[in-house]
Amino acid sequence: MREQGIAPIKPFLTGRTLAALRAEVGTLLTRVPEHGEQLPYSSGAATAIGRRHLNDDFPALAEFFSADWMRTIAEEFFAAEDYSFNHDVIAVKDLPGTTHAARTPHYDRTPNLKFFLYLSDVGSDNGPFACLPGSHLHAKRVEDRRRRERVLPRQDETRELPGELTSGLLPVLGPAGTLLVIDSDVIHRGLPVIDGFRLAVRGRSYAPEYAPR
Ligand SMILES: O=C(O)CCC(=O)C(=O)O
Repeated sequence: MREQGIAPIKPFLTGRTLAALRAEVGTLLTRVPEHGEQLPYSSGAATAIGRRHLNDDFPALAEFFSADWMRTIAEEFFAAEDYSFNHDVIAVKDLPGTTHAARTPHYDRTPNLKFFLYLSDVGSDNGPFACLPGSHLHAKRVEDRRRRERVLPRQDETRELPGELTSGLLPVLGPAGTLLVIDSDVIHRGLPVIDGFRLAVRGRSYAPEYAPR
């Protein structure tokens, strides 16, 4: 993680836990709960929800994104800094034609630690997450001052990248249950779905000052 900005674990989950997560994500996407937010996702679907609101309605998601081993990774990632552990959870379904801001190479506006779980098998045709391993140092350098002041860049500023960081991004392929542990500073994008669909869910930890109230 420290060297590459990403650590894929393939597959991390199988069986009943994976099936339960997939079912809950299906519900989250089709019946947005009271505290959930439907995100603009064109022909696909995306729902964000605070982890604290998963409660009894989404027990598998609540348990998965509260795991002690994730907290251990977060502790190390944020070192002495304060952070809000898996503050929000975002479920997505990408289909052919689904467009959104994450289609272009970028680093995230809000620096975060991301646990990104594939809930469908992901091949080159159905929208893999793609990134340039080792590119996470760029954002740490160019955003250093803004971050010390807790000022977020505009979305277009996170896409102003030197040419060598915008090509050669490697797709991460893997079966359902593959988990990507991601430093959101790594240059990344979601590749489009040509055939089939991609179902995924991610949890994001970040400094509490960035958390929506
Ligand atoms: O959908 C994807 O694979 C990319 C998602 C993304 O850009 C993000 O999680 O910040």
